[in-house]
Order: sequence, then structure tokens, then C-alpha cells
Amino acid sequence: MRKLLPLFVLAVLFILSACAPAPEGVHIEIQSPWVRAASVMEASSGMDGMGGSTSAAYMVIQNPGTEPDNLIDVRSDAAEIVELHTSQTKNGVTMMSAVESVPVPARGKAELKPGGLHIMFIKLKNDLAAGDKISLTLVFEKSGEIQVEAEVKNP
Ligand SMILES: [Cu+2]
Repeated sequence: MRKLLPLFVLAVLFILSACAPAPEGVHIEIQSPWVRAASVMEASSGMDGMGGSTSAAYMVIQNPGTEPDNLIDVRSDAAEIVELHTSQTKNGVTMMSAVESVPVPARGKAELKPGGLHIMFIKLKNDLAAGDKISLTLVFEKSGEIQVEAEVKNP
């Protein structure tokens, strides 16, 4: 019986390590960030009716940690104005509106995707061509600033 004990302990350790506990606190991970390709020249009939050239960035913000966080600001040199937006479609009409922050729940995620939450670029400074890399600074309430390289893509 005594010989079995070490094996039993090893088995328990193995099982414990297989289901690792959630990291303490906040643990933000950015997955597959991308930016919609856009041209400054062909911009006058912007989809938002604001004129000027616009684009948007999308990504998945994962938080396997035990505490929630909030995305409260985004900075980028790609555009003169960078805002957090959401889109809603009512009666076939899609409307965008600015949001104060994007909540990232504990052990959860926030998805920024076409037709929903997005990072809005207003008045692009340069063309965004597929393959370009745009650098973004995401500002979280608890996690602070996180730098992201987003690839420009044609959706
Ligand atoms: Cu928008």
C-alpha cells in the first residue's frame, strides 16, 4: 500500500496541472487585430455620412483572469480622430454611436467585429492598404496601455 502513495500523489498533481486555475486579477490578451482597408481619395461618400475617410479596427479581447476590465480609450496615428463605437441595425438601417468604454468580463471576452463594437478611425491621415500594419495603443482601466499591431485587410 505504501508504494501506491507516490503514484497517487503524482496522479493528483497531474490532474491539478491539467486544469490550471484562472490567473489572478486581470489578464488581457488581444487576438487577431485587423483594420479595414480604406482609401483617403475615394472617401467623400463615407458610410457614416460624416464625409472624410473612415475605417475601423476589430479584434477579440480575451480576459481569462478573475477580474473584469474596461477598454476606455484607443490611440493611433492612423487617423485624426479615434473613437470607440458600436453599430446597431434597426429596420435595415445600420447606425453607429460612440460608447464610453467596452467592458471585458472576467473569464470572458469582448468581440470587436463588423456590425458590432469597433474602433472607429475618422479622417484617415493616409491610405490603408491591405498588408499594411497599423499600430494601436489600447488603454484599459486596470491593465493600462497595451500596444497592438493590426494588419490592414480587405474584408
Ligand atoms: Cu464607427
